[in-house]
Amino acid sequence: MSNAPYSDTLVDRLACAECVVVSTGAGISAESGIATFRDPGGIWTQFKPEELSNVDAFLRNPNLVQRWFVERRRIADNAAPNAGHRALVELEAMVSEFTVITQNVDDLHCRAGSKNIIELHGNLTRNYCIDCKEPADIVDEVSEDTLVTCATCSGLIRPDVVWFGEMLPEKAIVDAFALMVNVDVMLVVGTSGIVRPAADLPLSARSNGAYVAEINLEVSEIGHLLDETVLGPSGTVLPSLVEAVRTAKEALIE
Ligand code: BJW
Ligand code: ZN
Repeated sequence: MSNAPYSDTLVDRLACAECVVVSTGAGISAESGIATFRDPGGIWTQFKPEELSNVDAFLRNPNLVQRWFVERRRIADNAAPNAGHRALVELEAMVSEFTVITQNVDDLHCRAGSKNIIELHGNLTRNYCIDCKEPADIVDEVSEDTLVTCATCSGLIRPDVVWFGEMLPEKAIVDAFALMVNVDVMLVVGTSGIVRPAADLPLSARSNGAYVAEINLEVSEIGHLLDETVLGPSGTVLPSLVEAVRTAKEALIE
């Protein structure tokens, strides 16, 4: 018997898997110092979601939302990928078909070196104009009495992220659900499983026969519908799990 927080089944399934998908949420970046959304001390405890994370709120108070995103971008820029992000880069090198599907907008998977990433909720590093839809430059500062507007059409500039009530980028969601048909093992890391359609992906994978395990500090909203919950911080659990998979793969070759 090992003391590992994950099962031997999970390690064996990962060692044999041809198609692995890792779906990530804010929890994987918590150990990089980026606040989650719903945990105590998370973003929603300082701001109400309905105040800041929908397009009506933006139109009501664009300056507040533009300033909030400048601050969010500053925090993300100053953060570095952690051991959890890096472990997924190692796992990608060990599996023939590997995809990270992330709800995060902080760009840390990309900065860690993951190659195959689907971003469901956009990315903080991009802006666009709400009128002409053209990409717009990122600004480092917005004062309380100015608005960032489009150089071409004077429309308001917004972050390229998905707010409540908005559609997810079509290619991202189509590609993500297509992967759920063939995935052998899915890891669901650091998400509360509340926000849809992201929360539907693991359930789709499982109904198609995948082994689905979550890694979280607690059982998430969808945890009871999955094969396994591995309790612990992803920055510790993922490196340990990836090392166990490496060992199991070496044993398979011998
Ligand atoms: C650790 C850890 C450590 C901590 N190690 N773990 C069906 C029914 C009812 C409603 C809907 C429905 N379908 C769609 C909806 C509406 C809505 C929705 O889901 N509402 C729910 C609240 C019910 N969805 C939408 O509107 C989506 N659009 C859509 O579906 O379009 C079609 C449509 C339109 C209109 C009506 C119906 C359909 C869009 C969702 C966009 C979400 N946007 C946000 C903001 C992004 C921009 C920004 O960053 O500001 O995305 S909201 C926020 O939540 C953000 C996140 O990506 C997302 C998920 O949060 P996440 O990642 O799970 O974070 P937390 O904080 O919740 O959880 C952290 C977890 O980590 C916890 O579990 C911790 O325990 C754990 N943790 N430290 C491991 N070290
Ligand atoms: Zn414009």
